[in-house]
Amino acid sequence: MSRLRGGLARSTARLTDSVTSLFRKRRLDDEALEELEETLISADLGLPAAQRIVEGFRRTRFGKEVTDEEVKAALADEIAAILQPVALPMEIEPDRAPHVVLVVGVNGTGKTTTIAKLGQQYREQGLSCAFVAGDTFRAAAVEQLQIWGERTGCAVHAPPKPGADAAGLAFDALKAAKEAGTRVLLVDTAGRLHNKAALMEELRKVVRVLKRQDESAPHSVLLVLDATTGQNAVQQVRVFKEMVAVTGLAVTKLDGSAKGGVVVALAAEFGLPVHMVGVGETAADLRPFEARDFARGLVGLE
Ligand SMILES: Nc1nc2c(ncn2[C@@H]2O[C@H](COP(=O)(O)OP(=O)(O)O)[C@@H](O)[C@H]2O)c(=O)[nH]1
Ligand SMILES: [Mg+2]
Repeated sequence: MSRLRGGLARSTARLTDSVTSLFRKRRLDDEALEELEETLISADLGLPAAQRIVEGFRRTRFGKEVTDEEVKAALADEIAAILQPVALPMEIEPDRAPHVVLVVGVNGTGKTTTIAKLGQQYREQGLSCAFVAGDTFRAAAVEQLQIWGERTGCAVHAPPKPGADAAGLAFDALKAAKEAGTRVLLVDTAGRLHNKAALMEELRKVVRVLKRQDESAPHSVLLVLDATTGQNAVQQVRVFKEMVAVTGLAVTKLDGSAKGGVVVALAAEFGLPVHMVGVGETAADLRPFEARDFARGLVGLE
């Protein structure tokens, strides 16, 4: 079983068990549908997605007797229909030199690791890539990115001293990347959400200075979310959308005891592209987000 499937299966055993017991030997009536809605909400799918799925069941299967497998397959189809429109890759525009990706998100969600994984993929595709260690206050964060740079063969722009201005660093890095003809510039940022005003100011300043050199930058603003935080991830999207023009999501830690259901909630509520999912701690553990696979994993189907 793949790591994603493994993680999803563990996380949603509860969902599939309760769905199964819900429908075993009975008709799909109002009471069963109400229980289904509650089950979906407790599995982090959120109210809008849960309602949409239940309505789908009501329309097509109300009053019928259904087997466990039919219920699972139907549930997977309804979930896949919600996920399909947001399952989009993060395109690197061929005429940008560099294509600038601003990576944002709360501390610990996996920003730095996701940057390393992306760097690894771009290098494998033969694209030159550089990292900007924009989380300048945390010395360990800078060091972590430097190590990933060495491992993946990506240049790293580090601050001259801890706490140096992230915007100034980003400005210099973009200048250097332009001169070097670097194809992709991945900009790491701080994630101190407990000081929201200061973080917003810092992120906006980074965007401003990037635009001073390239009006179209950043070309992607990737918000990294940790799936294990469940509904907190939904709140994080709201907060970060206020701060910067988020263009897409990366959802990490779907290999562990992840609550993958939140991805469905995110899709239903925001409609932002889900570009990729993290399934481990090494540079190889990044996957494209596949709606059908994900939906089937979530309900425990192979
Ligand atoms: N299991 C697992 N761990 C991850 C994943 N992505 C990141 N991590 C771990 O989560 C922790 C925080 O990641 P980091 O990239 O430093 O987060 P940041 O503070 O947002 O930069 C580290 O221990 C990473 O190894 C993932 O997809 N799966
Ligand atoms: Mg970091």
